[in-house]
Amino acid sequence: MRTTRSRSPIRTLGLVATAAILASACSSATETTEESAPPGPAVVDVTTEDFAYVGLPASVEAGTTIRITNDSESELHEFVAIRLPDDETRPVEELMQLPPEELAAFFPLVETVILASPGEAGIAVEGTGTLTKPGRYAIICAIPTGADPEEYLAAAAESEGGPPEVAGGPPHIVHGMFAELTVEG
Ligand SMILES: [Cu+2]
Repeated sequence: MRTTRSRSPIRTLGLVATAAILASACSSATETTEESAPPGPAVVDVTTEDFAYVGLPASVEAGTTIRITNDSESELHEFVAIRLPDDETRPVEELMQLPPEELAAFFPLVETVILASPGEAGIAVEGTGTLTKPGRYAIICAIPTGADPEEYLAAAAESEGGPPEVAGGPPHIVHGMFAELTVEG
């Protein structure tokens, strides 16, 4: 009993030392791996539903690519990323209350538009889906409620960047389909 007690702390110290060596070996191995294989460009997967963006973080690193999957059964959705001016301090929620003509002033600041048909992956129709410019963004979906996805896509292809003229209700924005995103420099 006495012998066991006196040995025990020594054995424990030995184990601690071994563990420390193993831990340092592990961490240096991890560092070496990171140096030889730098992480690739970040990709953030966002799901659209009626009427929200699911999985969109509040901020991403510059250079992040947004990928959309549309979980809706009937609605076409879009991810329009508008890079807000640096001197624009109003929250996106407040900007969404502006009359359409004032909101339209932000449209030239669109960085990317990703369109996604019901049940499908999104396709970047403007820009590449990659957000390279740091700053604050308004993410909006302006698809008319109830618009026919095929009809909208055909009209969008013909409108050459202008808003497609299709039948439908108010834009999805009015159902709360917008978000604020910060791209960190
Ligand atoms: Cu939508």
